[in-house]
Amino acid sequence: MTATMKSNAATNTQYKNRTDEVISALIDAVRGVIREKGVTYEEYRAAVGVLNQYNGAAPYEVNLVCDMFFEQAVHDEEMKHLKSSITVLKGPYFLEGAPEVTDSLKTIPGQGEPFKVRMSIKDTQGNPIEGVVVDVWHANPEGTYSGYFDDFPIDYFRGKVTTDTAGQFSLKTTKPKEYAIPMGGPTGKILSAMERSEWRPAHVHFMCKKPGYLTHITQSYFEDHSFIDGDVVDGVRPEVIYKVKDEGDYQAIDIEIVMQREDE
Ligand code: MBD
Ligand code: FE
Repeated sequence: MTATMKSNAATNTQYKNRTDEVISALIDAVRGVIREKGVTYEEYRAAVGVLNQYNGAAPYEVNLVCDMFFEQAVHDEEMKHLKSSITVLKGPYFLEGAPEVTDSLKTIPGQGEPFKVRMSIKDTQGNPIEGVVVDVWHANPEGTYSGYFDDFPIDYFRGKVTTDTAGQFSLKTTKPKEYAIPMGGPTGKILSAMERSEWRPAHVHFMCKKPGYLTHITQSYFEDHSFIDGDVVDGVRPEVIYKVKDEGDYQAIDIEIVMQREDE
């Protein structure tokens, strides 16, 4: 599809606009699959039926299916011209309005392994960037994200932390575990119909923002965890797999991020 779009772009007088160009290519790609695979009328109706199951499903289900199959490809595309460190998919579970934090995320007492996430943010010249607001979010030890249920409010396992004069922060939390896509909803039903694994490796999400810089979205994974190979959303890249340091009371990871200025 990319190749088709690129060559069409050279003669784009046949398209009314960007939306027309991209959606026309998408329609052609799907029609191509129908022809290539000889998709039957029954199969087509069943597929439309699956889409209808998204009516009334949990609020994250549409984002979940789109991000699972397509978001990382968008990041891979943007990385071709970015000077920042690598961007990895945001996924369906980011929520606005996480609490401001300084040195820890709210966890559940007695649950999970103590863990420290340290981050250092620099510009493309290697200078530390002070005052970057970083949204950090991850699942609880059971693999559930906060903010979707009354008894598990948004202040758990989420926070906005600001980098200091050295461009750094350090947050205490608990170490996330491997994560399974919820199998009860329509997205999970697609995966089980495909007999695909529903697992993602353990991960922490970050979104780093400062006026004048491109917003940087990424995740970190841990060298010592399963599903690093075979992530269902294809979101793992070698640059974002971190060594977990055993520091006695804590395990810890050190993450280095490079942010690009908007005008670079
Ligand atoms: C996740 O937790 C996630 O991070 C992504 C990218 C997709 C599905 C679930
Ligand atoms: Fe996630």
